Amino acid sequence: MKDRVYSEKMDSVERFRFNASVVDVFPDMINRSVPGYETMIGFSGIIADRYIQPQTNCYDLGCSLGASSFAIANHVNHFDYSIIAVDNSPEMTERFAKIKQRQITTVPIDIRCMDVMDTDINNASFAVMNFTLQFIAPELRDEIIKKIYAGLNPGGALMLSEKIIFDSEKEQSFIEQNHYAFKKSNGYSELEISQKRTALENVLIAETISEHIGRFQRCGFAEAYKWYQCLNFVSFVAVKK
Ligand code: GEK
Repeated sequence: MKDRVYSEKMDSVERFRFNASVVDVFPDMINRSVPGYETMIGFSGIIADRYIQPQTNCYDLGCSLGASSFAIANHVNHFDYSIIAVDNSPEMTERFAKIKQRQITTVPIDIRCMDVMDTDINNASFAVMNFTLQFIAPELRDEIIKKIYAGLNPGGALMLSEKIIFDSEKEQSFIEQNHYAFKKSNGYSELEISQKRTALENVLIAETISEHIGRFQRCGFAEAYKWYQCLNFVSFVAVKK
């Protein structure tokens, strides 16, 4: 279904929430808003395949409708492991469960409606957190990354994808203009782009690449690499030694 959530002029724009109207259009919304989304999701499976071990857990934190879980389950289907997919929006997890019923996967996917801050992470060989840390309060971000680190087995990895900002004002403005052009070329109007930006203010709080790399190091990850960037969207892999 086509995303028209912000297409009509609103008297006041409410804070962005992952509610039923967003869930209905979510795949279209994220594809038309996040450059490189399909690539990063596809690579979740390819990268997961290097780390997932038999009889371990793979976590999809902030799973939405399960795009990363399905990419992993369809690509890494030669091992006995479980996917635990977590999201705190009941509308998202209910819809994901319905989609899952229609898909054939050889790997069990346990969908949990809960906050990632309250999720136990254990016996993990891989965790993916695609575009979700950005919605968690900055003061809680070290805590969740430390918890993922503690729950990973040695040799395990975290894939983290995020929207980012830049230290240089010029670079920020250059990239933002290109992101705006990307959204316009995908059919969003100026009104839609501006109302969505208002809705996301203080909800999606992006950080710089060096803030992310610094956090990985602080939280214990010996190795952390940015493996992908398209404009202001990046993806990292951090490995526990
Ligand atoms: C994808 N990974 O398709 N605990 C659990 N879930 C949360 C929390 C939290 N504290 N905060 C936000 N969420 C997906 C896309 S979307 C990204 C992820 C986007 C959930 C929220 O309900 C939403 O489903 C998801 O994180 C973020 O690759 O829409 O830009």
